[in-house]
Amino acid sequence: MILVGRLFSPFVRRTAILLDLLGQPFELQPLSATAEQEALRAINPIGRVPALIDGDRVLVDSVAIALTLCDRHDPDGRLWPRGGPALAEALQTLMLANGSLEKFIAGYYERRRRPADKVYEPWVAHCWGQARDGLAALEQGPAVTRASTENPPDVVDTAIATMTSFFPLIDAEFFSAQSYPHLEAIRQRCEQHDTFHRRTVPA
Ligand SMILES: N[C@@H](CCC(=O)N[C@@H](CS)C(=O)NCC(=O)O)C(=O)O
Repeated sequence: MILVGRLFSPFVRRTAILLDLLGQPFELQPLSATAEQEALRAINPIGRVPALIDGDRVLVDSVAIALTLCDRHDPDGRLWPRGGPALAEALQTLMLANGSLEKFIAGYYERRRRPADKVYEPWVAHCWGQARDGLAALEQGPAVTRASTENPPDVVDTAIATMTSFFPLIDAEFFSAQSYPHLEAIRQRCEQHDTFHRRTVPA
């Protein structure tokens, strides 16, 4: 399999870590979603990372990729519940994490991708307010408050930890560890795990 995207993207990093957790070998093709759009769109028509080339198929979107990989390679539900209330809760937690990260990135793109005189700061504040409320809901959520400090990372932990480790790379003020102690505990536990060490963000 070939994972397309750079580890700087938390969506790509979480997918690389999941592939490692599942023991699935892959090659990284570190295309930039900004500078290499044309090459990227030839693989994923939406022009986003990650994409996972799997034989003659291309899987897109980190959530769809994670669910597909777990369906194939995690029959015991170690990393992702197989059904019932645990699955419903994991899905809601994952989508809250994804939504928070997408709104954070929307605010970042407003500043980064538009000409300086066209950046609309109230829109950044709006997006980042949504992201922060998403994080506050995650912080209170049952899957997070009872997260074990001993188990190896699962899909939800991996999404949370790669996201919270990403925030300070973009904005030093956005995420305060004191405001989200449960999320921070998950981040610290995951970042100590071998799979996270193997997939650090290149400087
Ligand atoms: N929902 C997607 C989001 C992926 C995403 O937004 N990736 C960003 C990089 S962090 C991207 O490719 N951005 C390029 C663009 O939107 O033009 C997922 O979970 O994979």
